[in-house]
Amino acid sequence: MATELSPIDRAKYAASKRAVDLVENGMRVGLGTGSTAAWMVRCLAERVKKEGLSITCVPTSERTGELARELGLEVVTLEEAKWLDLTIDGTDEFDPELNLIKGGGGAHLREKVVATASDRMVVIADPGKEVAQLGAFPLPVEVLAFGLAATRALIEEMLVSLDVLGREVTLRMNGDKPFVTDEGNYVLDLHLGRIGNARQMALVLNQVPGVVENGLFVDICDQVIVGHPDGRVDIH
Ligand code: ABF
Repeated sequence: MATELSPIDRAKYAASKRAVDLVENGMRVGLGTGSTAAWMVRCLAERVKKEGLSITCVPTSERTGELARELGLEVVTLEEAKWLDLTIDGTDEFDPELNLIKGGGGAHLREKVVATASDRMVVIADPGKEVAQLGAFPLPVEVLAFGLAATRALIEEMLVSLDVLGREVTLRMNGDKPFVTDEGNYVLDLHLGRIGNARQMALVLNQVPGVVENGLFVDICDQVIVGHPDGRVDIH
């Protein structure tokens, strides 16, 4: 199947295929968002169909929910599932401590809620997501539309006292309008270059009242599966 795919898609497919092997009959599974997670949803649906598994899924975004339903997976809300056995999601970056930057797809709020309501979070990635230190990828911060300018100013002020290389903050756009998340909020992207202390950054950001959630996942991810174009996987 994978021969006509680009090398990066073969890598995402390899990671996805290995990750869905962790799913067992009867599990409640959180489904991530993004192109890697979309491969995982396809692999999962294939396995469920082939093996007749009975599982329930909680998607982390409207688009993942649509894809899962289209492929015949049983989709419920987190309210209905109450708690999850396993969440499998993609990432934008991961470091040696398995801390993550997520939210390039604008879904990190639901992704964080779902991941922390799971016994286990497994991340799937291609080799380009591995970094020695987080921060080259702009850090997404979901904020209320209300008071946007004040929230932005408070974040900019706060960055002055933190160990980062850059301090530019941009409002994520969708054409000529602000990008709106599934929860109806805006996203500020923080171009930091390097985040010296991810734990401190995550805590401080969430103290700004207009901040809904930042894209740093610290001590949430249990395992990262990195796929390679030749089908190999590395487990971190
Ligand atoms: C989600 O999708 C995110 O939190 C992350 O921003 C993004 C990764 O996308 P892709 O798999 O397309 O690189 O997992």
